[in-house]
Amino acid sequence: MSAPMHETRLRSATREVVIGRQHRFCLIGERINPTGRRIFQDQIRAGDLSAVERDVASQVAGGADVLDVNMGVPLVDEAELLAKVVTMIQGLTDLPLCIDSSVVEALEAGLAAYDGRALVNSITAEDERMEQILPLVKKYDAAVIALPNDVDEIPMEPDKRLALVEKIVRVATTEYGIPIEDIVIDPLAMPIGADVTTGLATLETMRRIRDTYGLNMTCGSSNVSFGMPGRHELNGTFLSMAMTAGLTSAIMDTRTPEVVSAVKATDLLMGHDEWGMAWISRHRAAQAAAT
Ligand code: THG
Repeated sequence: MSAPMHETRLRSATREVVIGRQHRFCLIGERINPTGRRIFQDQIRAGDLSAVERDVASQVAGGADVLDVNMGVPLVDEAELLAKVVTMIQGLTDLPLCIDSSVVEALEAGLAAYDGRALVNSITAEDERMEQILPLVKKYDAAVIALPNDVDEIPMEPDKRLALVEKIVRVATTEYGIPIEDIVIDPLAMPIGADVTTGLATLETMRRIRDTYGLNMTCGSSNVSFGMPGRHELNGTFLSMAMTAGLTSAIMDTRTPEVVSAVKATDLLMGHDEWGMAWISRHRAAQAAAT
């Protein structure tokens, strides 16, 4: 572990969150996202944003440190909607935001509406995607999630993923002047049900990214259990293993106490919870809520 340990600083108007190996794991709440939710999509098309309010409240209550905001609804002006929702969420919480879209104009509108240092979700190693998005990351002084996939493939082999990470780091830092600590790699956790060897390949990729670059990493942890029963247990166990391999944040549903507990237990066991105070308070709060 010779690489420096980078710290990624995200901010809202009033609060800073630091992602890094010396810090507690960063939970990025995933639920403010209408993908696969028909009723939510219909409400948004009808101009009803009450579900966003509920999702913000539940992700915050579950212990989110950052909120991922995705407004990808078919047949809607995503840029206008995302800007509106980013503005609205800043009135509901002081947590920093992760602005999630595949549409460049939507990312720009979301960033323009945001007062702070956002995390942009995401670029890939594709030249076109980097050309479109990295200037925005620079202009709005944001950090960025980068996925090691290319135009032609999502490689499974750690060697190929590392080569794409090298490209992303080189291009982002030298061509666009993005500080290396503001690049957060998503090493692409794949469904374990489709291929039981992918878990180990992902963990090896994480260890190598940590040891070679000291970069922060995130992933969509629920991808791992897709199509399997016992999803919460699988997601929690995966996160615990991934944290020891260098994962420093995850995009996850913080409403699920089993998964959040696995993360908090691992924080404690990794020495990131001084005197175990966070673990003990969480336990007491759960006991108090049960009685
Ligand atoms: N990496 C990065 N960004 C991401 C992902 C990732 N953003 C989107 C996604 N993956 C993470 N966010 C979500 C949001 C909602 C849901 C899952 C992931 C969700 N899933 C339901 C499920 O899993 O059962 C299906 C939808 C439903 O019917 O409720 O809700 O990997 N960088």
